[in-house]
Amino acid sequence: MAMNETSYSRRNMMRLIGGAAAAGAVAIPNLYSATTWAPNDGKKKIGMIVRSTRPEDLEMPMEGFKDDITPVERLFVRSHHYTPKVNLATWKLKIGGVVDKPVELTFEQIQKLPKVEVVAVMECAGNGRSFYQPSMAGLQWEHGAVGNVRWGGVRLSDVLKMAGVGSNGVEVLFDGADVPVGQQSDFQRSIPLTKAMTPEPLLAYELNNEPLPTSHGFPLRVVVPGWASDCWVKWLTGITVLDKPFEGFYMKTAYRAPAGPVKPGTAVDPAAMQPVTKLKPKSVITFPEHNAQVKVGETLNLRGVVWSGDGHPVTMGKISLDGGATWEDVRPITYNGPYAWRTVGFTWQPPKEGYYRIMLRAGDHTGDSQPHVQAWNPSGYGWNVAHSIGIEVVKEVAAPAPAPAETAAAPAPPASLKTTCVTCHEDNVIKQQKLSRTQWDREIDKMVRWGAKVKPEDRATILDYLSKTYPPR
Ligand SMILES: Nc1nc2c(c(=O)[nH]1)N[C@H]1C(S)=C(S)[C@@H](COP(=O)(O)O)O[C@H]1N2
Ligand SMILES: [Mo]
Repeated sequence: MAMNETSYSRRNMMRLIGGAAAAGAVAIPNLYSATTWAPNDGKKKIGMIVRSTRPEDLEMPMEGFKDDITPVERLFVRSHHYTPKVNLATWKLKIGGVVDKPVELTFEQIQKLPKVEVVAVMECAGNGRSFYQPSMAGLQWEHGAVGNVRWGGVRLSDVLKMAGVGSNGVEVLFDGADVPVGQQSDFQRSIPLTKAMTPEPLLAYELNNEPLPTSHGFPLRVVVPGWASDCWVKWLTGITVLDKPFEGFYMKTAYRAPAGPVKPGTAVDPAAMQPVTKLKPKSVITFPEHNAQVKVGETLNLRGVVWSGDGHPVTMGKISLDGGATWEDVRPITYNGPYAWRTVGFTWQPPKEGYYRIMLRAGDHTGDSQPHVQAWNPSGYGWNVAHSIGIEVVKEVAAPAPAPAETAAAPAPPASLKTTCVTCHEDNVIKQQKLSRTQWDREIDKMVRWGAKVKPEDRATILDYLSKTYPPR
């Protein structure tokens, strides 16, 4: 939702920027601890890696890949702004733009349309960002900004047909009820009309056969099976058919990557980059864990998951037990359709002691498969290197090692960090960044553009602290 549509919210956000402690400020309760999460609809998250508490950004732990269908308790959350509360009684979906007649639909009317279900991988474009070298700003996701979910809802194309799409339509723009914090841009994303009119994209109101939970977009969200989930707009309120490409920040600047290789660490003009769209083949080894010890000669049931994008089902799954020198086929264990991830297995008796490098590699019927070396891109999108782990094959498996000693605590932050930065967001989002002084300087500029009030006398102290405490990887 555009900020100027809700002046009440704008006032609240401005107060937050002024410091939550100021008189009359709206306190946003912190409902989170490191491992539990209780949003207002009571759906608990279990064992999540907390990347940010406010807004809500939660990563699925590695154990989550063992589920064939990801339960909502384990499903990652990625929200750019604070989670809006939507009142179903007054909620409407408006369809307008270059259409024959604009349409407004209530939730009841949407539920009466033909229902479809699909199991589809939902993966953030930034999943795996923390593996890039050199590191860049952004949420430092490891493997778990992804889940495999059963979606239920109506076809986007059915809803568009109700409004009658004009022949000059080129893109379909989605808008949700979330309100940007400070001067940030509204989260609006578009997809080509040709994609929107295919049977796959859904407006989903169910997740794993239950009403869509608040954090995942209640009451309605976009689902584009096979595409990265940055266009899967949550808390959907508006669909606009456009006669030219959308120019907003989240299309023209964010979610773009170079078509070919660029020198790692260089800035690339967004105009020279393409929007991130379809998912690429990808794998995660789920058993055993990296650096696990296993007994020589004993049967080992290796497990992993593989997926691909855009309706190109995963057709190739290969495993290497010798660091990529030789490859063998894995055994598919599950199948939930072309947009779902598949669990795969491989049974092996490690023949002799030593350290083994195990790799899993997925591919699709177009011949696309995973790289062994990732091409770098400025925002760290699309990480899909063939996953590898190491295991130690030993005569006798040792008792588990004692927990490592606590590492030295980071130096105390300057008071100005709290009053300047930790007002719109918590410090957990700062602590995961690994940036050079120049990159930190640019982050402060960005925050100022977004509405942070950095006092000139505090700037150097904040920059010194951040660049000393959170240097590049
Ligand atoms: N309205 C709205 N929709 C949104 C977002 C957002 O911030 N606001 N984040 C997007 C991004 S980047 C991702 S990866 C997915 C995450 O969906 P989830 O939170 O259900 O996991 O939602 C997308 N839809
Ligand atoms: Mo995302």
